[in-house]
Amino acid sequence: MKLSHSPTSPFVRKVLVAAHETGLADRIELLDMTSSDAKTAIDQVNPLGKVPAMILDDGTTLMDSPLLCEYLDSLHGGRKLFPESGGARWSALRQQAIGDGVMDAAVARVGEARRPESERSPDFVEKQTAKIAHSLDLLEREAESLQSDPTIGRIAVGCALGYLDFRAPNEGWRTGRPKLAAWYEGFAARPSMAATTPPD
Ligand SMILES: N[C@@H](CCC(=O)N[C@@H](CS)C(=O)NCC(=O)O)C(=O)O
Repeated sequence: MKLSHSPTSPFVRKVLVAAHETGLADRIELLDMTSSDAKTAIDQVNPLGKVPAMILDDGTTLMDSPLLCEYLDSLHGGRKLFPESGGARWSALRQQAIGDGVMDAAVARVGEARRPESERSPDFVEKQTAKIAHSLDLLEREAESLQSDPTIGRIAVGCALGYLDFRAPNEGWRTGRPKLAAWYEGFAARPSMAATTPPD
C-alpha cells in the first residue's frame, strides 16, 4: 500500500506511528507530496486535497487519518489500537477526537501565519490558540486515562503534542500541565515516535 506523505504533517505522522505500533510500517511505500507537482498529485489521491491518504494494492483510495489508522488496525492480529467495544473504545475515540482537533487548530495557525501579513487575522489565531489551550487543560485533568498501552487516542494526542513542540517550541505548552508533560516524555521515547520525528 502507498501513503501520501509530507514529513511535517502531524496527521501523516499519526498514521506512521500507528503503522509502527502494529508492525506494518515495512508494508507502506511513501509517496512524496512535497514536490512542485504535489498539489495535483494530492488531489488525484484525495479529492479533499489533504495528506494523508492511502492507495491500497487493489487501487482503492482511503482518506482521513482515523480511517487510515482503523484500516491498518484491521490488518494485524496483535493488540488493537481501536478497542473493539465498551468504555475503552469510546475513551480511545474521544482522545483521538481531541488530539486530531488540537492538530487541526495548530495546522490552521501555521497556515494563517503563512498568509500575507495584511491578510492575517489575529482574532483567528487567538481562537485556534484557545482551542489548543482548552484541550490541553482537559488532557491534563484526565492525564491518568493516557497511561498504559498505546491506543489510537494516545497516538493522536502524542502526535498533537509533538507537533506543538515542532511548530511552537517557545509556546510552553508544558507550563501548568506537569502530568501531561510527564506522560508525553514517556510516549515520545517510544520507537514509533522516534522513527517518525519531523525534520529540523
Ligand atoms: N482530518 C484530516 C486532516 C488532514 C489535514 O488537515 N492535512 C493537512 C496537512 S497537515 C493538509 O493536507 N492540508 C491541506 C489542505 O487542507 O488543503 C486527517 O485526519 O487526515
